[in-house]
Amino acid sequence: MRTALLIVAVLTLSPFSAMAEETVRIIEPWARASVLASRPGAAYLTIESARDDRLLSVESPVADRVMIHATENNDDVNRMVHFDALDLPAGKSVVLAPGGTHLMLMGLKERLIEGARVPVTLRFERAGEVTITVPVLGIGARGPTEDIQ
Ligand SMILES: [Cu+2]
Repeated sequence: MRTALLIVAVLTLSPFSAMAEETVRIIEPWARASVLASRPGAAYLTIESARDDRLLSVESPVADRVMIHATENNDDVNRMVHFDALDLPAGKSVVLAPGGTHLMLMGLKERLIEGARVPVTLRFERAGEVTITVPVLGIGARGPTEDIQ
């Protein structure tokens, strides 16, 4: 009995399960409320990785597919470009924000409603999978700290 308890304690304190997530930090994730479920949703966040890594794919139960997009501006026309992966140089903040790189939630199962919280799983080449909860802000929101609504 005492041996069994000790093993449980050791497993709980084991740093191995938490180690993967600590190499990447996800800062201030948020999504913008969507007008219609038929339109794709957008989510934004800042990623910091302690070592060189790459964001390989993103999934969410609320969308059929989550794509990594960049926004290119040519002659005042914004165009979205799909990335297969996103490079995360060690120690550098990679910012996904309106008008720039973003996560596009394609095929929403339902409209993203302000106040909802959406699970999103990010898969990194080295850090593995990290699941975060993304709050949905208003349709006109610019970010978690400067919501203009
Ligand atoms: Cu997009």
